[in-house]
Amino acid sequence: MSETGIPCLWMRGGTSKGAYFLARDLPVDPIARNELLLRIMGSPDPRQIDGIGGGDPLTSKVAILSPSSRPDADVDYLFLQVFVDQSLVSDAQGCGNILAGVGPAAIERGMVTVKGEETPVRIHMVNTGEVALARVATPAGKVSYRGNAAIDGVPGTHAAIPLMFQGIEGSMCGALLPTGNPVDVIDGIACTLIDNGMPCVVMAASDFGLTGEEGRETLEGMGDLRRLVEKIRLQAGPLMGLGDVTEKSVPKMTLVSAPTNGGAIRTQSFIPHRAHASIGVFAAVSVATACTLPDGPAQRLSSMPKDGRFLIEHPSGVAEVLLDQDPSGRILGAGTLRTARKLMDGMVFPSV
Ligand code: NQM
Repeated sequence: MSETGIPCLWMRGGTSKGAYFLARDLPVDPIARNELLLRIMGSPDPRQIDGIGGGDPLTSKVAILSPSSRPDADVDYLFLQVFVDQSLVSDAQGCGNILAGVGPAAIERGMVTVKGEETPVRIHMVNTGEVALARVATPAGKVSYRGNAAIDGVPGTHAAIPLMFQGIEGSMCGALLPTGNPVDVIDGIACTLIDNGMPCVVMAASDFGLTGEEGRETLEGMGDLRRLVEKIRLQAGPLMGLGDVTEKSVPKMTLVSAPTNGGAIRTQSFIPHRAHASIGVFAAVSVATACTLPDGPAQRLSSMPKDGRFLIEHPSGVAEVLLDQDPSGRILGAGTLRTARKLMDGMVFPSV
């Protein structure tokens, strides 16, 4: 048990919040590291009252930064989801929201030097193996969090952090469509099993008797629905090459419906047990990609943009995804815009 504090940056990344550490400040052994992170976050406990987690999967996240192991990246970023009410820490997914804070954190910690008004940071996403490019506002030689960019789900405006991705198809499943099909039927429900940065199961809300407008609290109160969605998820996991997903936070379960706000499609997601307040970054990229398939619930319900800008509607607004496709429809790259904010820089004390 450490009696001394561990250096920790507490940051909002996109619509999530988490603790950013340097790998050198944490135990190398993953079991010891995970035990420490559970204590730091206050898990397992629905309120995480004895830790810094916010009692919600979206605020119980960890980024671990280290010097990059690859020549094409500046920093390695390992994402860990600390479960709120279970003693589990999972590296079986990445997180594009927490990713938004990685560029600023790497600069704050002196791992990347400022290049001018804007500093590009190449981030090796260790969970999935790809490199993302983040552009961080660095006027006056340091990170600026102030700016005019707004993202739905976060009040106010902040400095824009554009994120670009390439080669993220099959990030955890080995293929964009791990079963080879745009549609598989599980328990009578038509599902698109897809991974363009995040393993997702895309299903029509109407197949569950839902409108798509229910909202987070209503969905979380629907016990039968949650049990059916979980039953489908446990079958989808092995079909997607993810093995037994009982203790994993993937695949994400996304219910889609026709857009109601001028976007490409409307979504409500389980991540995988709690309902998402908005939608994950890579989940939004995966859903946008599902809209481009020749068949499937997303394709059927979507209204396709002409310019590759997919407005993915979610319970707290819209997330914009850019898809760069070749004439055959193959996705060459994806992008999105996020913001981040440094909330606290100090020491966290894991022991009592
Ligand atoms: O899909 C939540 C989030 C995420 C993940 C989750 C994410 C992504 O909103 O890239 O950002 O799906 O657990 O932070």
